[in-house]
Amino acid sequence: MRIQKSKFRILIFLWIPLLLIGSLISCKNGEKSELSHQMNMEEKVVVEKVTLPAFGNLVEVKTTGMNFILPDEIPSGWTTFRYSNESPLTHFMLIDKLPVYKGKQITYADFENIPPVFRDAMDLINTGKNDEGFAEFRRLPEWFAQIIFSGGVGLVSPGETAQTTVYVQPGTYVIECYVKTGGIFHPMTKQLDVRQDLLNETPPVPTLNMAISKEGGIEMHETPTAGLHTIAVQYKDQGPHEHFLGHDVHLARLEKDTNLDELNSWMTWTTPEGLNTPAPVTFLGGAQEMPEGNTAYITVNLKSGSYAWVAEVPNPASKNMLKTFTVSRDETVRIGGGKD
Ligand SMILES: [Cu+2]
Repeated sequence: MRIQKSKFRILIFLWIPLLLIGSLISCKNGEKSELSHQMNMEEKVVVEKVTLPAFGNLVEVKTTGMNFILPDEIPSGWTTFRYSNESPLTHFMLIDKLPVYKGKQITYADFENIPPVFRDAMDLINTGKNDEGFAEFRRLPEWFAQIIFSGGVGLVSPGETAQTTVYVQPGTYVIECYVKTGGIFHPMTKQLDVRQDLLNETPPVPTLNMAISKEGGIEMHETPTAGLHTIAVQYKDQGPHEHFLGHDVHLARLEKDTNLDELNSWMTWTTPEGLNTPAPVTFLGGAQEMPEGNTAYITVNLKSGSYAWVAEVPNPASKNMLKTFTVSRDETVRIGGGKD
């Protein structure tokens, strides 16, 4: 991540966490049995069939348990990831570009050494030993700080399908989800290789535009109307927040009884309750973290109702990164700023 400059580099190296996660499966009894139970559940999740326009190369991704089902190799260029969550838990798919470190391509096998670090750290954090927990991140290899978070589909609730288009460069990648269940990061990682291809060089044409930055938070440039939209999400800047990760954007559907304070505090992985399922809202996708200057495109069919854009950062409301809006039946919209 080119995130950063020296001052943050050490922090990131120490923790950067998240990302990670991937696979963390812990060995703690009660938690492990709960997670195993959920992993083995054969609960049928009905996915609403949607037909959304795709841009560039279409890659269908499916989750039926603690897994990612998608091709092992895809072409480079503009790529639409259509992510179907057919499992009973909330997930996302973050695309990590593995670095070439000291002349050697970091591989999926190298990456598999990362999740145990996060598992051990979270075990300590869950028991109130924050300092000891964060100290575990000193075990991370130096190359870990050079992973580039390259976008992906935001949080998706069970039974939902979401779609995000990003430009993928040739390289070696890992797809991961670090949502937690029973306090344990999901053991979800999948290798993905991207080969050079020159066919998909035309970006999508958006119907709506938004930007996200530390300076301005989430900024919607137009008022959303009901119907099909492709929303450009521009990363005006990028950099680590208190949880050592950068910002991203997720779309949540709000109900009458949705507690925005609960949503606000759920959005950080560094607390035992944060990012732990079940999620407090229905998530409809979004755009994962990308380096400054990149743009991701979210394609969504907006129905009338109340929604929020929210970033996976600590206390997003305080950073103008929890923005509510309403799409009304007559297709007019009221944009709110936060929790009102
Ligand atoms: Cu997950």
